[in-house]
Amino acid sequence: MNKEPLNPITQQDIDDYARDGVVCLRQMFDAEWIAKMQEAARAVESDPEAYGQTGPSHGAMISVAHLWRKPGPFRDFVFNSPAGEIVGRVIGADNVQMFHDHLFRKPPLSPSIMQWHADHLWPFTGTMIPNLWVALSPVNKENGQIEFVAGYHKFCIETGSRFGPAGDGTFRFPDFQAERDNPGFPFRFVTWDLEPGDAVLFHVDIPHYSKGNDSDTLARTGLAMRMIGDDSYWCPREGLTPVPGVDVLAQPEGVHPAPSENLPLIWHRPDSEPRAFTPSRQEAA
Ligand SMILES: O=C(O)CCC(=O)C(=O)O
Repeated sequence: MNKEPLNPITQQDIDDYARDGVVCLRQMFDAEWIAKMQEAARAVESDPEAYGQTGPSHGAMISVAHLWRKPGPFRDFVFNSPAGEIVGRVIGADNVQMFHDHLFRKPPLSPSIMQWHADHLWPFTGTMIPNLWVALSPVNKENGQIEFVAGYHKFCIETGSRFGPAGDGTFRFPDFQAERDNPGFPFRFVTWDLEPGDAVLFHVDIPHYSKGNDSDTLARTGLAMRMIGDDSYWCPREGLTPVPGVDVLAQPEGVHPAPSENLPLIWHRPDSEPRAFTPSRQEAA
């Protein structure tokens, strides 16, 4: 099972992510990893509660989180696969910490739609709070591929627009379904067909959506892995999704979370390489 990305992370990947806030990374995990994780996903499907916590979207699709917290394949994947390195190299972090995973499996003919949203609900601010969504099945237009609004993260960062408790409570997304037909809409909708072992990496501020599975034979399965890099800071506000084992409200606002059992360091840029991250905040001085 590969410990380093199966294919190198390129400057193009880094530039695409910086520009669009989302990038498709082809064949990052080898067949052995994929077979192990496909088997693990089937086990979760047969007994979700034994493996993690079901999410609000659990029902017509399998939606189970916190799988990496128990010993087993999901934890092995976090610590022994190249997931952390992939994330760190693309987003330009020197340190990557894990905090959340979530299995999303849409069985054949699942009507489950994931409405447009961004993953602002974590108790962190900053720019390095990405989601690495690893395809464990073929993913295509028919079975519920994820669509993204490329570049929207820049609008959010430049205007300080975060909805929900992390924001000022007034920000709302436009109706992205309607904007699809608006030739004047300044952002691109992007999506990719994926094969098992491909992954899509996206920024916390990137809106995304997936329709139901219209295939009567092909399930669509992906493992979302949420991590933080150096440029992420505690946001101790009521209403944000907790990190299990952490009293979020007791954390110091604006300080980078120290590595811990609940937020373990899973990748550190080798000391032989130049640092990629330049702290710009006062706390770093
Ligand atoms: O798998 C999906 O369709 C949705 C995934 C998602 O919303 C997420 O990973 O944040």
